[in-house]
Amino acid sequence: MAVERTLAIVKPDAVGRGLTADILSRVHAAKFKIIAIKSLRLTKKQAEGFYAVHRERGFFGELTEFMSSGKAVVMVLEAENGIAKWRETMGATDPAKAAAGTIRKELGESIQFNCTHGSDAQETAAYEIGYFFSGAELV
Ligand code: FUP
Repeated sequence: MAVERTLAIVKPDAVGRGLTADILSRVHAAKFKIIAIKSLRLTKKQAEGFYAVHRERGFFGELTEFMSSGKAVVMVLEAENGIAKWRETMGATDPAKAAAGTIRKELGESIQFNCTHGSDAQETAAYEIGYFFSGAELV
């Protein structure tokens, strides 16, 4: 297993509901190292660029409206097998289908309001990390 970095987001639903500290405590409990972290509000255009792979999907408009609706916390997490590990910590996309004890199961409200994002592969992690952080922020 290799040490990997992944892009994690505390989405606007979770920030708005005051869940940032709860989610960060789960990051620590799972023993991720936080390499970089910032709070920002995406523009609609930035949300569209971030989710460009989904642009043909029916939910794209709603998803990008939601992601630009308020502050989000974006961070780069590092751990052994970090990409899969963060996705396991989050649980399945739909909170109703997520495993017990996961963030989305315990805190998520719906497939859209599912509290967190995590990269799904090495190439997407590289793209997503570069979308929010410069090299100097990642040393
Ligand atoms: P995930 O990798 O678990 O975040 O899930 P996807 O990449 O499949 O989807 C990205 C985001 O689109 C999800 F987090 C929520 C949203 N989505 C919907 O709003 N409706 C859907 O039917 C599927 C996904």
